[in-house]
Amino acid sequence: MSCALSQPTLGGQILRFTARGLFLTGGVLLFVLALTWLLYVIFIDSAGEPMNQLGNEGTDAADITSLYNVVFWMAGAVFFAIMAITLVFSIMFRERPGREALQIHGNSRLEIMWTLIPVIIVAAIAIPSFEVIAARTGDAPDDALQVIATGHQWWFEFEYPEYGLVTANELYVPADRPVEVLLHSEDVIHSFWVPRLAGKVDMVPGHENRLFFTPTVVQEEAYYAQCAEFCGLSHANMRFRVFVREQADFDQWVQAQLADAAEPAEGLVAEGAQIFATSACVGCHTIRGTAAQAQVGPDLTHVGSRTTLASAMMANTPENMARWLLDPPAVKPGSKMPDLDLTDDQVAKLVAYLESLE
Ligand code: HEC
Ligand SMILES: [Cu+2]
Repeated sequence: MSCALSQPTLGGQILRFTARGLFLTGGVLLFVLALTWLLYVIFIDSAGEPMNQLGNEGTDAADITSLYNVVFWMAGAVFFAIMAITLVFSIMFRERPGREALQIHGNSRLEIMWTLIPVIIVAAIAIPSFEVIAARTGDAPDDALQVIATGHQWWFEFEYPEYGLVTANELYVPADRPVEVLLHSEDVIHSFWVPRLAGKVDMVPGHENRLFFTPTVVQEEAYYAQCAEFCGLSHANMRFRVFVREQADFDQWVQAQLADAAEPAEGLVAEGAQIFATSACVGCHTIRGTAAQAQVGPDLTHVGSRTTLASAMMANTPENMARWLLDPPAVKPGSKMPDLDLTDDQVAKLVAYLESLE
């Protein structure tokens, strides 16, 4: 049986590999290199994007990113090598007048080689993978700040047992201290994902999952976060924000959030408080310091201090607040907060009250 690699003509063929052939191969190789680089730019070098899934600003995300980098470059090298070899061979050994293309079959040495090489590559990827899995699934450090994150259709509740504090949709954490997130769900499976910091780990009803990470980069803007497990009609609208603060600023935030709701002043605000206290709102929401103590919807004690509304669907502006109160399911399909048939006048007063709850 004939075999191309044992043909004595190989050396001769390389010599006959003309300048034009070299030029062509070089050009195409450059193209492949540019393609690899483009993939790199698209998938890895998007630092600064709010949802960059290869973030380095939390230890959990950084570990996963380092693993991704290893795999990307190994896969990139394989891609580049295969493209290069395919090109060179298809030019060097192409069918020409007076020469027929050869088929290789039954070369055990070759077959063992191209079985062994992938096995070695997969084994090489497995070692850092197991290292990262071991590091990320062990116990959180003892000094970690605990947060209980509970998924609801379609919003997030955050509880800090250490402070006896409950809030929603915007999570504050101090920089450089480990945070352990205990993941719960009130209804269906959700998933906690802050691409630049940590995640995705499922929030499963009746079962506690955990993750921990240390946020390392303080920044004024929020880190964007998103439910990452399809959970029904408004899954795509189930987002949240994470703010990483210096310890002192974090302590200040905790103190402000621990305070009871501001006493309603005069005018619209007081009228809004009156409407809230005497309508369906109290059956679903808590405003600490008032009679509203229900826990169906987000805690509203300091809703005015949040930057976003309805699980980070929209900015917290009086216009958006009014839009929300007028008809929640129109803003967020399937919303568990019903349309309460409020009048424009009632909405204006409620907006004044809720925005005063800083
Ligand atoms: C049947 C229960 C229910 C009633 C009644 C109800 N809400 Fe809600 N509310 C919810 C739920 C659930 C959410 C979360 C919706 C989401 O984001 O998907 C919510 C969200 C909100 C939000 C946004 C909170 C945030 O963190 O962004 C505000 C503000 C709000 N409600 C105010 C009110 C007011 C004012 C009333 C009374 C007029 C009211 N709610 C009545 C269940 C209720
Ligand atoms: Cu979801």
